[in-house]
Amino acid sequence: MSAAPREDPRQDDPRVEEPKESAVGLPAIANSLRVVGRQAGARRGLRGLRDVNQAGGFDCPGCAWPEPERRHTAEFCENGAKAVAEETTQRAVPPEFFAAHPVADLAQRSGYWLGQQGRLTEPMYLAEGATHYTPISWEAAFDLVAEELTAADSPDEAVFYTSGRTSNEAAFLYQLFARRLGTNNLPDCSNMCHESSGSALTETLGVGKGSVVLDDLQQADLIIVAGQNPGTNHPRMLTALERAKRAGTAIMTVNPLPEAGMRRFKNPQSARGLVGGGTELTDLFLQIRVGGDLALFSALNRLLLQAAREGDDGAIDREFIDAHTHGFAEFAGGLLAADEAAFWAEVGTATGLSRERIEQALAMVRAADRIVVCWAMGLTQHRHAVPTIREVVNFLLLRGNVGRAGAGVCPVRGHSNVQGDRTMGIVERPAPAFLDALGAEFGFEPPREHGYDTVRAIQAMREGAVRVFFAMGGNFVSATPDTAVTEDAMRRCRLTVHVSTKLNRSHAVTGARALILPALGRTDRDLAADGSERFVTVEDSMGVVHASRGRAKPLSSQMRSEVDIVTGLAQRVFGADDPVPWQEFSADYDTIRERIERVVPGFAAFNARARRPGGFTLPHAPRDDRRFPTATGKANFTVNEMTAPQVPEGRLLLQTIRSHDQFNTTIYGLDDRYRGVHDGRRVVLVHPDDAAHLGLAEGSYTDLVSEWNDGVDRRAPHFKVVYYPTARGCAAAYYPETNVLVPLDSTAETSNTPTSKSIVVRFEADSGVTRPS
Ligand SMILES: Nc1nc2c(c(=O)[nH]1)N[C@H]1C(S)=C(S)[C@@H](COP(=O)(O)OP(=O)(O)OC[C@H]3O[C@@H](n4cnc5c(=O)[nH]c(N)nc54)[C@H](O)[C@@H]3O)O[C@H]1N2
Ligand SMILES: Nc1nc2c(c(=O)[nH]1)N[C@H]1C(S)=C(S)[C@@H](COP(=O)(O)OP(=O)(O)OC[C@H]3O[C@@H](n4cnc5c(=O)[nH]c(N)nc54)[C@H](O)[C@@H]3O)O[C@H]1N2
Ligand SMILES: [Mo]
Repeated sequence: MSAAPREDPRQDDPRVEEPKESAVGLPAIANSLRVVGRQAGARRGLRGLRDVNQAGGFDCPGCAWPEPERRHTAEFCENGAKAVAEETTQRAVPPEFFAAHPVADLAQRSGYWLGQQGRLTEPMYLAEGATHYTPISWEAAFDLVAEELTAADSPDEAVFYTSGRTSNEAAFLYQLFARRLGTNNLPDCSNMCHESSGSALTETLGVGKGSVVLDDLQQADLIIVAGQNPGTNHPRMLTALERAKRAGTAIMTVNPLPEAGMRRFKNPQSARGLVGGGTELTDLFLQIRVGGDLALFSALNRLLLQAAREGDDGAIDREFIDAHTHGFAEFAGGLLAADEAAFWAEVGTATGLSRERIEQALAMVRAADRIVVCWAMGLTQHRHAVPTIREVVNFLLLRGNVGRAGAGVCPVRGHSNVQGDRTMGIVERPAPAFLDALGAEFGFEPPREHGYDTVRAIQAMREGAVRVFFAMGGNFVSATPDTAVTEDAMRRCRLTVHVSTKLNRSHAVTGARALILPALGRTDRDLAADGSERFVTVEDSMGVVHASRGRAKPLSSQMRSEVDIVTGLAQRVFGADDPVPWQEFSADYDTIRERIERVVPGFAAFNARARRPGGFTLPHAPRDDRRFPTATGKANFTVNEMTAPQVPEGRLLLQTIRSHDQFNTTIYGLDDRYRGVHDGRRVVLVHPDDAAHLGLAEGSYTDLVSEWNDGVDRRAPHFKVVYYPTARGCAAAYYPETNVLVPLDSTAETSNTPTSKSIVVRFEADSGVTRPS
């Protein structure tokens, strides 16, 4: 057994330098080759990179940004390379590892350390009261799950979580399994991610997805990137922005932080990017306060409405509004009613922007015939996230910027197949039409009652109402809010099951009994029982569905595909006479796609079209025909009361973000190169003037204490104060170290998404590191 476990000591003292002013370029290439070499061994790693995002290869397990039609031979980015390296690593976690490390030891390790141990290779079981995981056969593991599911009083005592890497085929079968069992308890990572976008877009446009394709970016006159850090999280988006820029598109960036990627992009695929100065991307940077976007878009909309009222014909698109929208008069009336001075005072407080700055933005908007708005977590993880995104839709509708080339909504999705999982029915509030089709196809009556989303699932666990927690991927206890509350809730389950590729904290914080089931990942070769090669499909952020085929030889013959795991379990639970032919699905994935084609609209000739290089684009009524499948049959304007987070004196509003060296809870390394943070993650970025006001010395350590109305002490100890040019009144620190600060009950209206970007914090004397992160 190893010596006393401890936190990686380097985490305690991050090194800080000036933030970078450009992104990618040569250092990115050097860094990706370094990570690949370290993790995968050079040959296996480079072979992995050759296949990434190529027709006939696999879909990058990183983000959901789409592939361009004309692909470069190396259509990957530094962070895609890290994601591939992380998965194709030759390091393995064999049963001997679990014999050497009791669960209590694993629970003391950092997420970084756990992930660095390598790929999970065999099913492992933690018996009740046991100190160690021990090997278990697949059949015995399925028996155990079946036993607990059967012992439950109701199928609703089971929860089936999904993280967004699961393929369409596996996701379709997984939701079928849950519904066949009788529950809609299908929370997913989307509940913490773009749920607010889905809610707002479904209500206003009738489709909860983005309405643009890659070409639209090039045809736009103006792209607004709000609440997103593509240099780190969607690096290939920078290539698309650069191409747009060359074609004459203007770019406006709305962010509390001056993110390097949006300033200057050095494209590694062009000589100019490698040796030259790169491309200046942002034309206008609005350094907004955290949570100020609703006020900003309200202000722009009011200015446009005022201009129209004064007879300025070009301000809004009357023809579009009359023909395609509903609720305009109420929306315009509401926004114009406010008293001018009070309105602008409120906008100033919420945004931190001067009226002059907003007038500059308006001028750019007025100069643009076609506008695309892109956004990600900076807009979705606030209490008022849904009204904010609805106001973005109002803004686009006012000038007819939906349903024509070069214009539209572009929520940039996170996980590589999170959008596809939703299309396949991974949702706790399924549409009745979907259930009808599913029930008709398989001859059973799916449950109609809504299930738990992520936050409700944790609340139910906290109340002891969940017997079995099953996770198809992800790292539930680290990704969810209120770490201490969630971990206690998790421990109240009878059985927790994780289908995983890598070790993470959710394997160490378990129910009375626990299973780890090792899955093949995107990069792994997936062979059927007869030895034939299988492929799966995924859907990107722009609704393009295409095949993904892994090539790497799996590290162990014990690893199974997610499809085989679901079908194996289903056969054990439902028996051989089940009307659903689980065995057939496992033998031939084409038979799954045939069923998807019959249940999910837009998948006609799925098997044939999935085999086309580049795949096919799903229909999208607003984009394709300006048809809006909403309750009114039109695109809906909405009235959104202007609000912003209230921050008491002596507090800052903390947003929790990703560093450059992580994928969600997977930590690749300890640097955040563009922001100038090295060798550690426990930093809090604070504006120097705020720091001076609060008495926070540069380089000193502080505890972050979150303030919420339930009297619970939520404290994240030991963060190094970094002076940083963020918007005043705001602070930033990395997730998941700060999840302990996000109250479980603090969620967005309507979408119930945790408010991970709006946490009121105060600063208290450093109490030292008390638990691993
Ligand atoms: N390499 C890598 N790629 C990833 C991920 C990863 O962890 N690593 N995660 C994937 C996933 S699941 C997702 S969802 C995406 C996340 O992609 P992003 O949303 O880009 O990720 P975050 O780091 O959360 O960054 C949020 C950005 O919004 C800004 N912001 C915060 N609050 C506000 C606000 O109130 N208003 C405005 N206008 N801006 C604000 C922050 O300063 C930051 O730039 O990336 C995906 N891709
Ligand atoms: N405070 C705060 N909290 C947040 C956020 C934030 O910005 N701030 N962001 C939220 C967002 S946007 C998201 S999407 C969630 C992410 O929540 P999750 O999706 O639950 O978390 P990940 O860290 O992406 O999950 C990583 C784990 O997935 C497993 N895995 C990886 N690939 C595969 C695969 O192919 N198959 C299987 N079966 N398993 C696999 C590995 O074991 C790995 O350890 O976190 C949310 N939490
Ligand atoms: Mo996400």
